[in-house]
Amino acid sequence: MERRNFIKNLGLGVAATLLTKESLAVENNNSKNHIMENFQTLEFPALPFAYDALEPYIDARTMEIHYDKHHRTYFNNFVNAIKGTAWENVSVEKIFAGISKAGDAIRNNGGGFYNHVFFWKNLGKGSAGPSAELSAAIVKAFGSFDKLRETFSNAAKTRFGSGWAWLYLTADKNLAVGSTPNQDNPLMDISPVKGTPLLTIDVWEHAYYLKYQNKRADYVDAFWNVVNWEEVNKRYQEALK
Ligand code: MN3
Repeated sequence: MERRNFIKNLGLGVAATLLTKESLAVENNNSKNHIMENFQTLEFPALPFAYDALEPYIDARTMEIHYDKHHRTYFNNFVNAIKGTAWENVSVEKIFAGISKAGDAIRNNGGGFYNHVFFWKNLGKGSAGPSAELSAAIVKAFGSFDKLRETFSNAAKTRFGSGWAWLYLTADKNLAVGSTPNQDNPLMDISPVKGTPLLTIDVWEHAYYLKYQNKRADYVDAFWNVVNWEEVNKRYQEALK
């Protein structure tokens, strides 16, 4: 959706936070997973779709609270946590590569900030599906698309407590699925699941409880209707480089 429509659809006096020049530059940057460079100077990034864009699979009220309260709080706390520290002028990817030395505030809030930006971007409707190249890699790694879906869904459904499930590319360029607790992610040096993330789902209760209550499995199944494969295809191409 174009930003103009996005702002219009936000409506009701909700102030849209525009991406800054820096983040737009990063948007066009080919380096893998560069959500932002100089992120310290950025404003809280805009949600790339309207709150109701993923209905009925993810409801508007959940999206609004998730983005405007949960995600914003991680962003604010992250900015505060790195302020005045040695991490202040380090890219978020480099911070994650050394997260074991950065402390819990940066780990939890930096992860919470980054993971949500990453998640919003891999959500959307009307996607055509994995590219031919990604499809071939999926068959090689999992046997079939259905098997990937089952493996990823199981990782999401069985993550105990709060966390995330991931499809990621390992260092030897193979696809793999795993999950991380809390706000950890595969870019973090402390994560047993390590690689370049391609697709994620948030399985914290705040991501689904209003609509699905305790039925996390229903939310995970619905998620497959709103995967933005164009974004996943792009991430895969960039991760292969
Ligand atoms: Mn969340």
